[in-house]
Amino acid sequence: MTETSSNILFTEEKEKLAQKYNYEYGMILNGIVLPSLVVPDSYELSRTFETRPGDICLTAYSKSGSTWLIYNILLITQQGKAPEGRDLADNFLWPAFGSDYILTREQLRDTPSPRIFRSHMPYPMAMGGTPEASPCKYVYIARHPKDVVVSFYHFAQHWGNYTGPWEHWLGLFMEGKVWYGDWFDHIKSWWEHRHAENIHFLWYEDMKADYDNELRRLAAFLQYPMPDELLRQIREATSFEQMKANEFTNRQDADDHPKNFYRKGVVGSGNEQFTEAQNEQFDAWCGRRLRETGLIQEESLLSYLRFNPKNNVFHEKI
Ligand code: PPS
Repeated sequence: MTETSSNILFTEEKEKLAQKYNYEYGMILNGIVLPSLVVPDSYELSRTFETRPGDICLTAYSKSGSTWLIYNILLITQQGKAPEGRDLADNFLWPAFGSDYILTREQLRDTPSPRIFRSHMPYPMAMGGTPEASPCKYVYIARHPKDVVVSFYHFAQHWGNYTGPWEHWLGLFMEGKVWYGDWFDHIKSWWEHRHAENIHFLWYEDMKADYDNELRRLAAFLQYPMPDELLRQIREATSFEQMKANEFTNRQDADDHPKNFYRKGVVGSGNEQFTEAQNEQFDAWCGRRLRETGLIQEESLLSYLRFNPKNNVFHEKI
């Protein structure tokens, strides 16, 4: 594997970490907890297969709006034509995953362009090797961590067998012991490369606030046309209500499909979940992690987080 085997922790360490509430741990690579769907061979393939011009890889930390965005990307690349297959998952490739998603190097090679990929990996573990050296275009979507942790809590109960209470989950998240690790490390790893020619960094909150502008910027980055009529059509097809109602994007009969996947689809659902004390705890954690990662210097990132470094609090409810 690309990583040294000492970086891959198996059973003993996993047991220690996952002792409580059944949260499902797969391998732990470079200190990052991964879901068991990520298996060593598939991960290695995801790092080493050959990417080519026309490839698009959507990357995100968990629960940041990647399903929404991948449907947008599919419709952009097909100029609004309904994708084929039974559901969304038939239309993109997830090379780091084994199980039902497993792929061979030959299958990857023989998939016609444009190949659309999906990944949850931080930059140093990106699909296709180092993005800097790859002809693939990478789209990274970020979302406010307060909404991420709440969405993730509901998801983990279905897709991680997690049985613990909310306050325990919040603690796990702040310790970076949930799938794909610490939120700040993940964001930082891509944020640092956001100006690279083949990387497009966007926010869930901007998609909600100014969808048309974000879709135009995304289409321009991917080098596909976006006439007004097509934009209208894609906006409608990818609305929360449509994606929830559409069998293609919300296949209720699939075993692995969480029934409440399309849960709220709003900005600020974290506010309903946090107690005052948890708000304070979370603010303090954000302040500490922003300082530890050096992201405290990044004013535009702070404005997305609506975080005031002077008093260490979110200056607006998200
Ligand atoms: S996953 O499982 O990590 O891939 O989840 P991901 O798709 O990244 O994020 C799931 C959250 O995105 C919301 N969602 C949407 N929001 C707005 N519009 C549309 N069309 C849309 N589709 C999905 C989904 O509801 C999850 O957020 P929460 O807050 O739980 O509702």
